Amino acid sequence: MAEKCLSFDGIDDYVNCGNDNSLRGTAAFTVEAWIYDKGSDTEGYNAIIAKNPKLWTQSDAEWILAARLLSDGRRGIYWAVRNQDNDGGERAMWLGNSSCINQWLYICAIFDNGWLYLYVNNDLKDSKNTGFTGINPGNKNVYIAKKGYLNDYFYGYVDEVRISSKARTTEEISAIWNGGNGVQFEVDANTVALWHLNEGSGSTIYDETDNDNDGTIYGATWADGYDFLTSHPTSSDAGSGLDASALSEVFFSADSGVGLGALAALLAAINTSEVSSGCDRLRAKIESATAGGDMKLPPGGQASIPSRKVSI
Ligand SMILES: [Ca+2]
Ligand SMILES: [Ca+2]
Repeated sequence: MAEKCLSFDGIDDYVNCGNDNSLRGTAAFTVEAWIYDKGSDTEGYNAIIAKNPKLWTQSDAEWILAARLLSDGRRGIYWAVRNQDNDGGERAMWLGNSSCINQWLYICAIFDNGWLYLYVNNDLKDSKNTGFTGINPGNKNVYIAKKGYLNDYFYGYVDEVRISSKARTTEEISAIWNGGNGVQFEVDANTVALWHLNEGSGSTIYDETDNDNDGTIYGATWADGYDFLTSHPTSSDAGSGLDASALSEVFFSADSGVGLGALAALLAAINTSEVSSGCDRLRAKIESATAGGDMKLPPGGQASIPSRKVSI
């Protein structure tokens, strides 16, 4: 079952995530999001997430990740950073046109010592050298779905957003993409803000980090989000499309993912008529395992090195 996301109307809905110092850019930072762009008809920079974007006309530094609609009708994902000296000028952009809209996308936008990198669904779509090595944004707010100035709002769903104080690596990006079975972001030492947008009610989105960059919702409504099949499975997921044969490929690791207990409960809840002989043996292996709660399911992807493979 999909967890929640926020739905933005492209007219005036947004989230204000405040202006804490932790949200300022540095020599290297990364902005990631899972989005579903419904394709606004408004030409402009329909911001997915942005800090202070007036775009090249003021004294504070700024950055913006946006769903761009050009005057000629082409669409793209747009990533730009400008420094406080108004030196910026380079933007990374992927013109995916119909590929940009009406489907879930994992976007990873990186600023790394002057270089912009834009990844969509694990593919590097563009890179540019800005010519400056760091930025020092002022105290303007970070907004989700709002550009900050002018009436450029994002139209569609935003499911997860993470800001990090480093350039995320290709291995990390691959692990999140996970071959198309995306996993939710997690807080680590370089996470400065993480919003799962799973609250499902109310007008606040909570930052998972200790920085408490909680956001206030204006107008946006709750909806079902991207189906993160490989993260946080619970027994309630059983029977909703779980591929029993895929479970024969399960690996166990001691350092990441969900607990063995949750997986065992999930397996136990599967209709026995759907369970292959391989899974029967796997279930027996799990239920007889003494390591119990210490064994965990890794999130998958290239970054996952299983510490133990269960033989079935
Ligand atoms: Ca509205
Ligand atoms: Ca979510």
